[in-house]
Amino acid sequence: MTRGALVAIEGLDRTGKSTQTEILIKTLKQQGKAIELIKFPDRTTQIGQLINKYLTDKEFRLSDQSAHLLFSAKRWELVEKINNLLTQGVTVLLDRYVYSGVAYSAAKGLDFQWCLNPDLGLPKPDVVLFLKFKDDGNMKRGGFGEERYEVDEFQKKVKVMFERFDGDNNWRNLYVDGKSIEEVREEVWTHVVKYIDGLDTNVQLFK
Ligand code: ADP
Ligand code: 2DT
Ligand code: MG
Repeated sequence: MTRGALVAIEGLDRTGKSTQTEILIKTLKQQGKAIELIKFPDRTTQIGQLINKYLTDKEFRLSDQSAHLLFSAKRWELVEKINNLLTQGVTVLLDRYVYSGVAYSAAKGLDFQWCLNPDLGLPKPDVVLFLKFKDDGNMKRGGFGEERYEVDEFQKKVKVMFERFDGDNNWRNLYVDGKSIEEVREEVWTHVVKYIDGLDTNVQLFK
């Protein structure tokens, strides 16, 4: 039986991930497609509320390792839901996922493989669209600077860590420099359209 596809949208802060995932989910739902959006971190659960405090209150102290494990715990909290949806033929669209988990923590100096380890065994996206500025355009967007990680020098380090995933066969760079929301939407669509009616292959796991 055809399963749903697992599609992740990744990128630095303010690159347009939430804008694009919301447009995509709306369009596909209007077309009657079975699709669900999951945003990481979802800030509403108990772990999510703690993460929200960490991100928004720069005085709130948590070791880098424990913050990292909380983000991973968030993913494991939802793994059953994701797997059930995929099995039922529902495509799952992710606004951030494991890649953000590793990139932001490794950018602080934690070992890259150590950062990936707690996520091993999670379902691996069939495709990852990485919304990318060639320069530092994301840092010039409205709202940038409000949260803990929205600091220019840190974003540059996160970018380097994200780029370590470039080369994986599911990774697609989508350059957004100077492109309108509509232009990015069209490009996102050309990538995602191949996946929305599901796949016959098994879901891969992070390993
Ligand atoms: P992210 O989820 O990646 O942090 P958002 O989707 O929240 O980014 O977008 C960040 C800001 O940039 C928002 O104010 C949004 O309206 C704006 N924005 C998103 N895409 C574009 C675009 N292609 N051109 C100009 N502004 C954009
Ligand atoms: P937004 O809600 O604006 O996407 O910001 N993050 C996210 C991590 O450090 N580790 C993770 O595992 C995930 C999913 C990136 C969320 C912030 O949280 C960071 C920015
Ligand atoms: Mg967002």
